[in-house]
Amino acid sequence: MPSKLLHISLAMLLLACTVQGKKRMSMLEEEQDSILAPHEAINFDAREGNHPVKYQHNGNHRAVREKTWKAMDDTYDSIYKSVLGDGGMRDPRVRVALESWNFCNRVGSEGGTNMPSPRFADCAQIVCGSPLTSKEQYEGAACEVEQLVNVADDGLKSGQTFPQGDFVDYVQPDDYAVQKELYLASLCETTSEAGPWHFWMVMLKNGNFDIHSGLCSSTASSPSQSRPFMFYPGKITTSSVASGRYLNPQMTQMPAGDKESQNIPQLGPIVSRNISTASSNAAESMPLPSIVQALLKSANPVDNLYRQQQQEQMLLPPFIANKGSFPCFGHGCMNHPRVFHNWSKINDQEGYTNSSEFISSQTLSGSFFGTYDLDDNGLANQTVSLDSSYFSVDWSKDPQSGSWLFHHVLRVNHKYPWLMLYLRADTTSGLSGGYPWETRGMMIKVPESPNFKVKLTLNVLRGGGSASQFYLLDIGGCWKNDGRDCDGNTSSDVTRYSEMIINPSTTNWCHPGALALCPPYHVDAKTKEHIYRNDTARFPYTAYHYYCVPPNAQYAEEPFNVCDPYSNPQPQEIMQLLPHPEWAIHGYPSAKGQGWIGDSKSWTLDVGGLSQRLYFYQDPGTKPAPRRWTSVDVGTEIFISQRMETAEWIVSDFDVLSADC
Ligand SMILES: *[C@@H]1O[C@H](CO)[C@@H](O)[C@H](O)[C@H]1NC(C)=O
Ligand SMILES: *[C@@H]1O[C@H](CO)[C@@H](O)[C@H](O)[C@H]1NC(C)=O
Ligand SMILES: *[C@@H]1O[C@H](CO)[C@@H](O)[C@H](O)[C@H]1NC(C)=O
Ligand SMILES: *[C@@H]1O[C@H](CO)[C@@H](O)[C@H](O)[C@H]1NC(C)=O
Ligand SMILES: *[C@@H]1O[C@H](CO)[C@@H](O)[C@H](O)[C@H]1NC(C)=O
Ligand SMILES: CC(=O)N[C@H]1CO[C@H](CO)[C@@H](O)[C@@H]1O
Repeated sequence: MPSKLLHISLAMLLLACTVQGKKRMSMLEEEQDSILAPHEAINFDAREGNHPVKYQHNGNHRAVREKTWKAMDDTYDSIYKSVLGDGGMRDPRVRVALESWNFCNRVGSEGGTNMPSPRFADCAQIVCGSPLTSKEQYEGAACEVEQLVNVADDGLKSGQTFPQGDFVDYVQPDDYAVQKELYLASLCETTSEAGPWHFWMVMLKNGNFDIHSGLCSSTASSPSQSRPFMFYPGKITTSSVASGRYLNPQMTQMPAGDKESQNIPQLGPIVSRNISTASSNAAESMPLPSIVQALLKSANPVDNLYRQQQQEQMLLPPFIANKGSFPCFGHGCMNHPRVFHNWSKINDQEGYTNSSEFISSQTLSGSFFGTYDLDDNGLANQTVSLDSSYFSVDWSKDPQSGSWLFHHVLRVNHKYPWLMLYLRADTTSGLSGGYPWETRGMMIKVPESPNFKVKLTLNVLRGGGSASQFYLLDIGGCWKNDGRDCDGNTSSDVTRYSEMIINPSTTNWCHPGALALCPPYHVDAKTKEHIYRNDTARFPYTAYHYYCVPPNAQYAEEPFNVCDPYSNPQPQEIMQLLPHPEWAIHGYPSAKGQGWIGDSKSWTLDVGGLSQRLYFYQDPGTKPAPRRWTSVDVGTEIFISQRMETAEWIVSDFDVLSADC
């Protein structure tokens, strides 16, 4: 059954593509005699959107109030079409879901009797008129909110029967969460000519990892506790990858001031036997995390004490990290947050009025918020104490542009020093970036490099401290090292991430003294020439924060370092960039500080062009994989903060525009 599901959705995707291809022609024709911009046109198509809705209260004959706003700008390239259901965030309907993940993008344990499966949704629209009012007559009549998802849906927990549909009530929380997402999506599904779409996805992730929990097996080895995934239970093969490589340095920092970690042994870095090849001359001038500094110094023969420690540690099995490598305050540290839901409501509290002008000014707003600190006394009253971790995402309409304003807050504390909060546009079907199972989302067609762009307005209000790796786009895709498409086999599928970090405090870990943290080469913006990382005169080290190879890369070029094998369900490759003139030709920030606090900006990013240019690992002699990106998201990863920090930002106008199909 699972693989059948997958086939169906692949077929749907192809169909969506075909339909959109045809539609593009007719839209171009329409555009000649109207001034509709493409994503307006798509929204227009969506108006006939049916409501495969089961919770409609006497709304069958009522008009869903629709409203159009102007296109994002006039310089719209007509070749590029929105691939999002809610292109530019102009749709008046609320379509938003929230997913929470533990360290390895799984659920693990839902945690406690009051904790539902961590998937939630708010799908709402304004309906006007009595049940007998025709669509034309609705103005002047009472309007109210129609909720497509209800409290009981939100509260579903593993093992519980779904109220309707062919969804399986798995007892296993990981499997159930996948089904719950599909179920919520079925309630929220909205049709358009280009295909059905579901929701924006708010993603929350807890970076705590308790290595004794039995959760999160390594994708680099074959621990017996590894659990096959439901769609393609591929056996995880043993591989020798780990020897001679060292762990993602991100994994080996600990917050120094963490009182609760006193019982955790101090940092013992996982080191490489071949670390010396990573170092030419230790660049002491570079501000690097202490662990990276230590690794570099280890190459210095003078540092005998360190070398001795290093040799002892080499005897440890690879990646059986010292407990101190991962933040965890103790039992239960990998919990999901308590999520509160302010359901979307009409901003005008009266709910209706006589004036059609006033009616047309009515919009919806709502929020999700909560905390990971389940022992917070305020939770009974839906309040979060100031010293607890905190997140919120609220949505409301910008009255000028008509775009949704997604306002985010994320706060880390000593118990939860590593949290992530993103707003994702995920593919509407198939495997999503990083997840080897069916997913639902906003992208009707998966964008492929090089012919796609992303538009968004980002207003960073608070940065979240120096550990906040704020991503002015994080894109996720999947292909195998031999270039084949991913098929759900978690031993050979590789998630590929590329992220532009705009926090100006983030430094380039990649530098002449740490070539293992750089990709093997850089493709020059102008000449397209490959500049090798050992070409210290020409390689743009400051354009790269950090690069790591997939744990199952058989032929990675030495020196290299392996991506964290625990934090994703399958091997991953990560390419993290920093603002630099080399990326500016694609519309990205050219210098640190651009787009940061006080510099709210509307970006048109040639994400397709940039991602086509980047290095990604493939086995030698294999055909280059088409680079398809099943997730495009924006947000921050506060990465092991040593103190309490808060990030706050607003995303609007988000669109993904493709020239393919
Ligand atoms: C998964 O991939 C591995 C490595 O390529 C391969 O050995 C195995 O046969 C695959 N499993 C399935 C079910 O295709
Ligand atoms: C609308 O206004 C008219 C006249 O001002 C009034 O007679 C009518 O009752 C109003 N309708 C509603 C629904 O308030
Ligand atoms: C949720 O709603 C309550 C009551 O209206 C309000 O006080 C609170 O600020 C809202 N929370 C968020 C995060 O929007
Ligand atoms: C929660 O609210 C109730 C009623 O307003 C109040 O009595 C109680 O003290 C509150 N509890 C906390 C922990 O704030
Ligand atoms: C630099 O790296 C390239 C590619 O790995 C290699 O062919 C070349 O010999 C290296 N040059 C030096 C000076 O090490
Ligand atoms: C222990 C280990 O992996 N050593 C390797 C270090 O790199 C040299 C040359 O690249 C190899 O020959 C060693 O086997």
